[in-house]
Amino acid sequence: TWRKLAATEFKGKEEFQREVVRHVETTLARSMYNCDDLAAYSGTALAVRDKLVVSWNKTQQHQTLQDQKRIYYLSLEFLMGRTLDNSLLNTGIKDTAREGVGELGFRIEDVIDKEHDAALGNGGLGRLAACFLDSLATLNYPAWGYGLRYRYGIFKQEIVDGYQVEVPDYWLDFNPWEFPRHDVCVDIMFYGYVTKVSDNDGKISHLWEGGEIVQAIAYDVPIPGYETSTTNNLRLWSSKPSSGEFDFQKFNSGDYEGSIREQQKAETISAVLYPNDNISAGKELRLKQQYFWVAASLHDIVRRFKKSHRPWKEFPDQVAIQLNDTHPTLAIVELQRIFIDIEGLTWDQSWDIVTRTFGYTNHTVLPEALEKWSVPLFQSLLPRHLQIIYEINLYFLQGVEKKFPKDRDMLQRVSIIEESQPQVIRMAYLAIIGSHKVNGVAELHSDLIKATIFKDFIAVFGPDKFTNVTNGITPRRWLHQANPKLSDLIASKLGGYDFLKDLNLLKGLEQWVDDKEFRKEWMEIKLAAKIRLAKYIRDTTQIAVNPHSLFDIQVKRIHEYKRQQMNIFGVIYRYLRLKQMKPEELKKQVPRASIFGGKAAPGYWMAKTIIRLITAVGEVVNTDKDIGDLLKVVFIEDYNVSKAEIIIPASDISEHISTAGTEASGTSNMKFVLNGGLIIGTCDGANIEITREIGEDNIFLLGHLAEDVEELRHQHRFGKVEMDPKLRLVCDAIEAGQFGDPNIYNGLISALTTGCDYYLVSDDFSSYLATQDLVDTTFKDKEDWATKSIMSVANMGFFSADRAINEYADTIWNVEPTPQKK
Ligand code: 26Q
Repeated sequence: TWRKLAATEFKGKEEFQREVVRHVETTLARSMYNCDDLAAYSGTALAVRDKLVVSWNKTQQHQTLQDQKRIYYLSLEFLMGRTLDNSLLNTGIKDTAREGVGELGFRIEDVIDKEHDAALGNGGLGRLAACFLDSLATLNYPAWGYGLRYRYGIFKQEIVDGYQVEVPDYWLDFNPWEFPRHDVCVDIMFYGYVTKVSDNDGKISHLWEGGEIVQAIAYDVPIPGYETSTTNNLRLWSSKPSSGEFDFQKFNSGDYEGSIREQQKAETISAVLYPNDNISAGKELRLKQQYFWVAASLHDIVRRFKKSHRPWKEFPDQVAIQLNDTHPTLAIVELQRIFIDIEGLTWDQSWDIVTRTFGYTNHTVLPEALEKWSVPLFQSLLPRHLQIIYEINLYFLQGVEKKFPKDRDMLQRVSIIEESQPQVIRMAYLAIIGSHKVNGVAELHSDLIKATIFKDFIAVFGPDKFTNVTNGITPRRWLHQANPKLSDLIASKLGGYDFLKDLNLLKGLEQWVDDKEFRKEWMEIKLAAKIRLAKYIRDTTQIAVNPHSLFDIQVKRIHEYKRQQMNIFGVIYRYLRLKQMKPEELKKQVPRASIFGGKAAPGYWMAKTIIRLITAVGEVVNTDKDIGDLLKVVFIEDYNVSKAEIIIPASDISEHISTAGTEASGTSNMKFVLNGGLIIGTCDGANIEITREIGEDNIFLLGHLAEDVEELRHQHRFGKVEMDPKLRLVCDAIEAGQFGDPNIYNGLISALTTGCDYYLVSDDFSSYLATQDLVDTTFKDKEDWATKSIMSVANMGFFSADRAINEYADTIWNVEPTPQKK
């Protein structure tokens, strides 16, 4: 069993303490006499790291020896958050560490709190990749993540005078969790030109030469599974100039700036994460990042495969590559290039291997998020790849032509090249054509992509190429780590922590739903989480939130389709209504705290305006003496993974209210429900499957359905649609200046009117308000609420990332776990 295997264990707290002290005194060269929380964190992290490294090395050796199929998860984003707590829990040494640092005079929570988040992602897609790594290791799959080692992760958000201000996130000054591999480096070329050469037999080959070369250096991060000896690897690439440190000739001749310019240019590639969520900006540097990372990763994967001396046709038996959205789609082209230009395979041999290797996960139907790259940009940056794309397209279209003779429209619709000015490459189409499976991330979403953006490809490839794998979350971080008290209570009733590895066991909680003592403890844990969040809010914003009020939380990236504007309009309506009420009526109202958090993309003006409105409403409402505890409006600055761990356990209600059909899945909805919060949401993404699992009595659904959206939008554009009267009142209040200079909000209001209300706020507003009233009424019945909360958690097993990963393994990767002998 686990108890005797752990290479990661200390021989008791004494050994742990010795190691922490040794690291503080020697590795960090500090004295224990002036050891602060930060030094204690560093020492603890280094002590834990030593243990991780042992199991990491063993796992990698074991996997190499086993020599079976590996999974490579290619993602430009890994939103890991903090590592120390997770490592302590996954390796089973948290108690040892708590006691150990306790005797040294520290609280483990304070020590953990010193760690900087690894925020190499924007939102859902990046966090999903992090959850998947946790599940892959926990389930003992031989898997590697490949990503970019950004010097700056997602920016830190400050709120200044109510507006978002972006501050760079420099996170690397102390990062004990990465290991530079200066011996693992790859030269990557950009630009240059292609020449055709033919050998003596007249066989033509292509030479791509004369470009700029940048070097990729590997940095490895250990990924421990929960209660297993498997520790997988996340490899992140960093860019640097290939020709030594800098140009000495220039330096010696006094051109200091010129000499470091080249170095800086090379380092720019991995310098910063693009802060766009669900929007594609066609910037050259972004395309450079994509190719740099994809080329380095494939070089690495191919090199590893070659060591096994197998024939090329066995490549897909050894390698499964999953593309996290279209960002790594160039991998398809690069692998084809390696096979035909370097390894000398024929086109057909190569293409067969390529398509059996890749799977593509789509995360969005939003047209503005679908990646398209201009052909002229490609021509200059990656001339050989453009040729190969043309060829892929040619063969593909020939096949389509055979199946649909004379259908010119069809050819144009499915072509990888869009005939616009300039021409653009549709990366999603390339990803579909170059993969053997394409999946969406929730049932509705997978159905929608088949019915809309990829419809023609069903006709071309048949329906079996397209499938669904509903997202999941890791219960280790999102229950056990974020909410240890709830996890402990559950374990006490289920007879242990097995549910953390088999989340369906939560079902056993149903037996306890009527147990008085259990219900009481359940609700006390929720209250404790709310008290903790209220304290955090008071400490950071000076706003006093009553922990007994209904905590209504919407935390996620700010986007019009996610409709934070509908939420804040609803808050304004509530405020206006409270202002009209007589004292005896006011007494009957349920006090509510409306809590928001999330970053706006720096160039997304409307999203920033939404933040401004939220903060302005807060300024008015929170200081209104008539209102008191009945309504508080809070914007939590710099929402990130570690803040999510505080916020999510504290919700009574959380909001997932995207316009139906726009949110591919959502994953925070799962996290909130797993922590005993109820949700108010639209019939969108995974909300639908959550409803199926927990029952419709336990969720507050509102709004129109995805199938209605097209018609409603049509009416807004071509018919005459009156704004919902309650929304009209809200707009009037804003325009009357109740929340400061109304001009600030012009864009927000005109989106509803001249903008034809694309996200259908007006259409869903009355349903939203009515549903919020139902939330109030339900919340008054504390017993009913507790039952809903418990029954929901009991039925969340399906949303474990373990289930999702097993589905990928089964239906897409065709791999089996490799448990190590203990
Ligand atoms: C593309 C090109 C250039 C620059 C940036 C981008 C870019 C970056 C990030 C495009 C999209 C993203 C992120 C998308 C994302 O997070 N999607 C979310 O994925 C989650 C996991 O599947 C889902 O739960 C969410 O519904 C979906 O919005």
